[in-house]
Amino acid sequence: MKKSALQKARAAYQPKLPVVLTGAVKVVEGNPTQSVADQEDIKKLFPNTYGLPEITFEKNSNPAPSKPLNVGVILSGGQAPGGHNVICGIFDGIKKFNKDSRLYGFLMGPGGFVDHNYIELTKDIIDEYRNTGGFDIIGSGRTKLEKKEQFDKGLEILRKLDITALVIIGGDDSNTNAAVLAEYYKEIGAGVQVIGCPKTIDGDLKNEVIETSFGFDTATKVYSEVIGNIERDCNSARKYYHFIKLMGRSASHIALECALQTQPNVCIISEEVEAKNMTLQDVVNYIADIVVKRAEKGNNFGTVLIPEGLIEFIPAMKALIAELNDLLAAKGAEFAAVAADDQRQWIIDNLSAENAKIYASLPAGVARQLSLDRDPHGNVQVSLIETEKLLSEMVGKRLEELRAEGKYNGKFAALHHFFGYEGRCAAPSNFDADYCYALGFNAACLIEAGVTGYMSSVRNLSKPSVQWIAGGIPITMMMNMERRHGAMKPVIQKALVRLDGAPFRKFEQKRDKWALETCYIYPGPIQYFGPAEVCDQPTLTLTYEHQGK
Ligand code: FBP
Repeated sequence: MKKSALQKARAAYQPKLPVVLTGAVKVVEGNPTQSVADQEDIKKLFPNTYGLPEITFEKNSNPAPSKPLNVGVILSGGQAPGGHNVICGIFDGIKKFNKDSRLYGFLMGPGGFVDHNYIELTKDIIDEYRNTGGFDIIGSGRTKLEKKEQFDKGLEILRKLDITALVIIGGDDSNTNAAVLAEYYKEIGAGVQVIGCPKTIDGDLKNEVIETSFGFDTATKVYSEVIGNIERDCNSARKYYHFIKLMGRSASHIALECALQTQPNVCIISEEVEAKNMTLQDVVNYIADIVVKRAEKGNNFGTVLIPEGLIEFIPAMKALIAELNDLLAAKGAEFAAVAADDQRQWIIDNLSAENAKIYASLPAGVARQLSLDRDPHGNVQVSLIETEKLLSEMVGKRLEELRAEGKYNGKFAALHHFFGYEGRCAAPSNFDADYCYALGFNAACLIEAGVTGYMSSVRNLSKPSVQWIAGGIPITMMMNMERRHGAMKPVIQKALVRLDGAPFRKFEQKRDKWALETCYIYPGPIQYFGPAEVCDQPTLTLTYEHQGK
């Protein structure tokens, strides 16, 4: 395969491991753990893997010899920069324990595990993918691994290949499934350990013990680079409002981090919209107000960031989507049989009066997008909803009303952008390259330690990587009960933006100034070689969250 000059130079990069993982390790167990909520329900559902202790690794001066380990790995869900390094870390880790260990990759996500599609990941293959972006080494997929038949089918191939440990690299839903699988294999005495790794650019798989998911760092740096470029264009031409939708599914972590890095004129945070019980019109009025004030100073240009999950956080829309989810889960087949032209009316007829009214008031495109297929985890595919266009259209209308009232006399021309896929397979930043390699290597240590139902955890991330703390967290500790597909299910609690958290507070203090003045910051592209202050900085989210700790 032909490589770019950067790819060649990057292949030689040696990720920095936490010092503790550079030699033999011993397991230090903490106290038994509890789930974050609904303890009784979760305990009942996970009798074999509930309440396990947190694990921290320490240096071991007297290691016992290790037996060869056969390990399987699955990449699950959306791509995130650094996934290849997790796999490289697992490979190097198990080979370090015993050179006869073997790593197998299941192809195209959990589906490859169930359907027995796999390859052995040899040194030659691994070396091709070190420090590269993407998940193409084995591919990824969104098949939901949740049924006993799938677990049993997967076990057949694990037995055939003599695999005794499986690493699932995924987001909150995939790690939830990893916990269910770990519990099942423990219950039936399958002799297979299951370990999870926290992946998602969305940054919503985090808590006290998982400081960030991998990929968030690189993806937000890529988006911030292009937002900065747009801001500079915007400030040069001074004639457009740029409405930029940013990926991130439900949570607004990506939008918030990009706002902190680039200081746009507006950034909407979905969690705040929900907390303040704002309507869609309130959000529109807020933006229009800023446009009016900027126009009064002669500034008919600006940059507006919108998190892709916004629609779901507007309380009235949230209630509508929840009812739509249940309706489509219960009567999906009936809905699918309705002619396309009649589907909108069918939904209106089947919703409660209040939600039917809201649904009927939505522009046709948005209404249709809300009724499209859910992903296999039951989520609305928010990436497909063109919120940036919906908002700019409504802002335009509001400005015309204000003009008619003599309250606005500016020019408003909007351009639209959506940044999401552009960042998911970028070459990992030094932070993600190091973090992912450490997560994978650490997963190998958890396997060697014989545990199951744990998530690989590397902490102290705002410090240089050599000082990172490595260990494992019982996945059940992160769970609570939530309504999914019309039924209560145990799931890992999603981390939304905390309005009392340091990153939001910083943003809140500055945003009025950013709105009226032009305070853009242009972060520029990710740098891989050069001084640490340019190349190795973690996200501002992580930095602010750690300040004062
Ligand atoms: P994960 O939660 O699987 O990491 O996916 C992240 C994400 O990029 C979201 O930000 C986005 O809404 C979604 O995937 C898009 O899904 P798809 O890749 O199926 O289009």
